[in-house]
Amino acid sequence: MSKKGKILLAVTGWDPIVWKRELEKCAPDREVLLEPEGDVDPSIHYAVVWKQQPSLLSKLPNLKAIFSLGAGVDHIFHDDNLPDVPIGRIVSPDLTMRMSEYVIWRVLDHHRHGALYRQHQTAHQWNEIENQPPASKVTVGIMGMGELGRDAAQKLGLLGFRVTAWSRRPQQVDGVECYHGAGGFDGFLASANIFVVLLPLTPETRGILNLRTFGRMTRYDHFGAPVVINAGRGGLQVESDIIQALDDGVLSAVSLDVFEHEPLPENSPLWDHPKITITPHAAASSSPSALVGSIVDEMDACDRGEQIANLVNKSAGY
Ligand code: NDP
Ligand code: OXD
Repeated sequence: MSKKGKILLAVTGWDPIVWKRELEKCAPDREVLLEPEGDVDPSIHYAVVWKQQPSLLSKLPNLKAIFSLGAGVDHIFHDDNLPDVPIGRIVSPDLTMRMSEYVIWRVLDHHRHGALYRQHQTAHQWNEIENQPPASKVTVGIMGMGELGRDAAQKLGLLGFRVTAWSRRPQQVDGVECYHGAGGFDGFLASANIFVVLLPLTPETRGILNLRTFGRMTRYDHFGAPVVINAGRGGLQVESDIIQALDDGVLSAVSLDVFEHEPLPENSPLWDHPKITITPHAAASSSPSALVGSIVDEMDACDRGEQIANLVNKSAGY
């Protein structure tokens, strides 16, 4: 069988071998090279990456496209020396479903006072919490209404929550009150009790979860103060501001799946804060068997001269 353009697999932080095996299974007619063995091979046409080393991709003279192993692409843009080729990212029912599971788990746990009931159980206390409104009295605000946000919004709506959303450009989604852009931010922040953050990390969104933003979340009706759930990226949040907002009662509780520095350093004060629930960037893990087939299909489409389906807008940064 004639070999098609080679693939360079450049992965940091995950085991590359399982991804290599899956690529070899789905693309038997392409050779898969791990860095550094392939990082200057001119017959490499595609790079499949998660947090690649800076300047690696600029050494590949015949690169046709870069594929992210996740939905996010901020890890690719860390490289100031990126070649000017299209970038594809993951959009997959598997990843979307995993994220919606996480969002619903965290929203329901906050809504149903999970942390407090766990404390009561530890103390052997039989104590029904009276402040338990139905979902229909609670509004969940989705910050970042893209592939993941839209699915979570729809599933939260099915559970009976009111849903609002904020995006960069205008959107219309049945059953969801949509806000957009800087002009819509205050209205959005005043609209919800629980905020679910599914934004990408870009120069515009970095640090957006800060004290000023928390202070504009003005609905105090259900929990005493709003709840924030961040599964987007750690760089969206100012971690010291989160602690201050919780200590000052500006926020009532927070769930964090992502952090400015990952793994979260052992001495981070976030670990021990009683109002913070931490998961280790596990909201929606990329699964090799679910994702690699569609990346290989995208390479074949590129070879035919077609556009990548899940193309990153490089100027917007996501
Ligand atoms: P999409 O690109 O489909 O959606 C991004 C959304 O954010 C869009 O609605 C977009 O607006 C909005 N947005 C972007 N910039 C701004 C801005 N400046 N102001 C307001 N809204 C903005 O991404 P996905 O839904 O697929 O993924 C979202 C993020 O989730 C990923 O980038 C990644 O960081 C994170 N993620 C985390 C995982 C985890 O395990 N924790 C797993 C997977 C993803 P518009 O609709 O106008 O374009
Ligand atoms: C992603 C992630 O971007 O897992 O897909 O964070």
